[in-house]
Amino acid sequence: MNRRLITSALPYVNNIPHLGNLIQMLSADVFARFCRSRGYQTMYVCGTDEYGTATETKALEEKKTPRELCDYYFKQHDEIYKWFDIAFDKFGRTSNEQCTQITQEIFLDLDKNGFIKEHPNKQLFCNHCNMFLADRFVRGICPKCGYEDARGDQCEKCGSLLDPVELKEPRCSTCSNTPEVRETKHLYIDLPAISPNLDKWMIKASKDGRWSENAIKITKAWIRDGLNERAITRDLKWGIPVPKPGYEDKVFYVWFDAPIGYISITKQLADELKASGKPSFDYKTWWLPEESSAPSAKEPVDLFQFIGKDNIPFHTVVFPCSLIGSGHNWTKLYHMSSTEYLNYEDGKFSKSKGVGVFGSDAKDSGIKADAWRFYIFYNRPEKQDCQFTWKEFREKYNSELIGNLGNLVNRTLLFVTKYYEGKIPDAPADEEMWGKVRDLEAKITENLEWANLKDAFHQI
Ligand code: B3M
Ligand code: ZN
Repeated sequence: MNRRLITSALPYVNNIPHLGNLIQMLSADVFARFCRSRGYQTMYVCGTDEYGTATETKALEEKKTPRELCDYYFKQHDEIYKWFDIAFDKFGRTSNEQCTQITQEIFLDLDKNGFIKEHPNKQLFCNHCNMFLADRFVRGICPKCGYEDARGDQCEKCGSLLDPVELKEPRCSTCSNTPEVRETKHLYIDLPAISPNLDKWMIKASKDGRWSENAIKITKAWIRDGLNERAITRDLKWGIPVPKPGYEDKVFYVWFDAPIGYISITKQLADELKASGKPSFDYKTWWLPEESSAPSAKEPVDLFQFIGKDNIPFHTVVFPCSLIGSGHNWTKLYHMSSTEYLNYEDGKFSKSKGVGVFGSDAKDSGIKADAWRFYIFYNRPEKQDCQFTWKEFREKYNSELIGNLGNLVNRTLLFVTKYYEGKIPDAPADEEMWGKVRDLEAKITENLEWANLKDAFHQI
């Protein structure tokens, strides 16, 4: 049996997570529980995504250091996920030393292999805030679809990845002033040069691993439109130092190190186990099995990743390119489970606008975690957008969970207690009935094997 390495998108640390984030973690949790119960050797890692502009700015606002801010929010996240009973093997952080080390190693490998380019670069500078505005801190009109409130790095409407200077009528999202264009220099990953190898990998991987339809569509569109070099450095302080002369004042772009977080958090677990004298393992058995001498490294690993659809290109194009370009045979995506959007009542969940149900609200609601878990699965936006409504939550909880599943279990147990003294007797086999049960079980298992969690749940 192949081993199963499972990840869910690393939530940004600078906010309380909402149900939209929780879907990914709960999905991966259910899948990991299924894998463990089937006897697969399983590793499920997740953690907070801590670097970048958003954290640095929020820390300024709250008059804390970025580290203090991250410590505070990490704890909030950790508590919420514990409350939801998510059985991570490790919930770590990207601000750990392991992430710095592995990110710098991958960068140096890419550089050695000729896949890092340096370019002078024009960047938006806000005179009022006196700083270069990195990606997310610029808003304006999307040059591709015309959406008026597009973010500098990505248009939330059409999903295109953007360069902030491409935005029409840009504005600083902190102070709303119009920023000016200034010269600086940055390092780029040469995606076009890696593209032929990515292409080869993607064609096979997406088929073998049965990627979700949205993942295949978005990835193919990306490759078809031609890959561009992408900047991997930023003018910030809170980030991973760039090990190259001339870049002392810059750090890596958060999307360069964040996916490497999956790897580094696995190493964080191994290092922590070792430091506390517990049996540990070599993180490379999971992520770089060819370079590990541990016996378990001989069993193949399948990497299952759970994300929202807006993160698809980072997981199917950019991150795999970093890994391929490094020249080492890192474990790469096998199955992509990328959900559509979960909307709230009639609108969108929004952290910045405070709309929706946040982890802390769920926790304080008096409704048990299992009820939340039930409804989130029942309503998982697996193949199309779904809507969270309080009304439906109540209805489905009463009719499906209590009325249907709960009632069946309750009646069965009562029946066994009343008529068979609490012991299920050896009854003559009803082949027809058991045949049906086995057929259904096989279908449910097949769905779970491919993380079609909602379909499986409805069949159950
Ligand atoms: N933190 C974006 C998000 O939370 C980002 C995901 C990183 S996955 C490596 O939606
Ligand atoms: Zn400004």
